Amino acid sequence: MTDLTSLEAELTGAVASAADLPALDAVRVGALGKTGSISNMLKSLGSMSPDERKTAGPAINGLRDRVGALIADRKAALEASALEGQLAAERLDLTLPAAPRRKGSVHPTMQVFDELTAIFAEMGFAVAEGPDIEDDFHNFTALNFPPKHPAREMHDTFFFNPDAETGERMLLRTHTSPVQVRTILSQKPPIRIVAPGRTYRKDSDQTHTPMFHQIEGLVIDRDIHMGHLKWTLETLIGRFFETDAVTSRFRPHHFPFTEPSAEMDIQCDRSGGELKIGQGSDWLEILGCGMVHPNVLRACGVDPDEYQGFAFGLGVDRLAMLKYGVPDLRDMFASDTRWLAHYGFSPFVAPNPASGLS
Ligand code: 2NL
Repeated sequence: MTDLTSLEAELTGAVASAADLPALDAVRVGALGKTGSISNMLKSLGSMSPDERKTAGPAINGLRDRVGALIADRKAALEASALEGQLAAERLDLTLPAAPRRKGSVHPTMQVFDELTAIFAEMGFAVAEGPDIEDDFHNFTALNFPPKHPAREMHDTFFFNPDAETGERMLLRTHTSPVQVRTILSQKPPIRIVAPGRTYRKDSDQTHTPMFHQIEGLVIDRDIHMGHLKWTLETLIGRFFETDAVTSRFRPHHFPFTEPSAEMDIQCDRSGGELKIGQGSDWLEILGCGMVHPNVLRACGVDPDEYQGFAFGLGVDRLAMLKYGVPDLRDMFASDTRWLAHYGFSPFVAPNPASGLS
């Protein structure tokens, strides 16, 4: 029994003074491992007389359990202090400025938003914003979409579940036009705004992503006509591509919210595999536009006999890819930091008409 008492004192001391997990494990192996001191004593029970075994058995098993519990406690304490040490060593000061080599960059789509709004700002347009989650009135009805128009169908539009009480379904806006509807409803003409933002349609293939970016423009005033529209868009394209030589043409088109409606193409050259703007004999479709439909003005409380307007909309992602040579649309929103480092722009050089756009 003295053997057991001194072994217990020795092991208790060894467990308490084990400085780290490997040292503690060495103590455990030495006592409870296959040929450990306690394990060997347990093995010796077999060669004892039944009387001896009656007292030695519970004593050795008791020692094994107590030492096992001591080791488990010490292990938990060592693990906790190891974690605390690691947390202290790896502490980060989040108030420090970012390391310069890891600075972020401006996505080409956002760069083109900034370029376009800089051009429009110079022409006297304000920027308007609105919610991504819209209702049927602002996204469709006010824009003169007939009740059964195909664009309303589940196929194109992301609808939310109907509201339990009203039955109304909210949706993700399919264009930024509802921003303009909200502006006409809340401001008096003259109105001159652009609405840049995210838009959503159930469409996903090589040339479509379910989320994409649009900028739309709207002018409402007295005596507004197609001439104002044409000048604005031709001036816009010339400044955006930073050349006077862009030839454009307007083709008749149909939108529910404009009458007449048109699509604008710009002259380009596709020979030689590379697309060049401002030369050649090909045409590139660039935007949709038209005179605001009288029904849209009426739906927003404006008298079409007193005020007229023009509006236009263009897809910004495609325009960014075109101007900055991004070959694949699917890379645009993949959030690959190597891609962003390559195609991104400096956040410290904001586009403006005085110092240049890009
Ligand atoms: C396109 C065509 C367009 C508009 C958007 C608009 C907005 C109001 C009233 C009338 Cl509130 N029109 N927006 C007009 C014509 C075309 O976008 O192809 N976008 C990518």
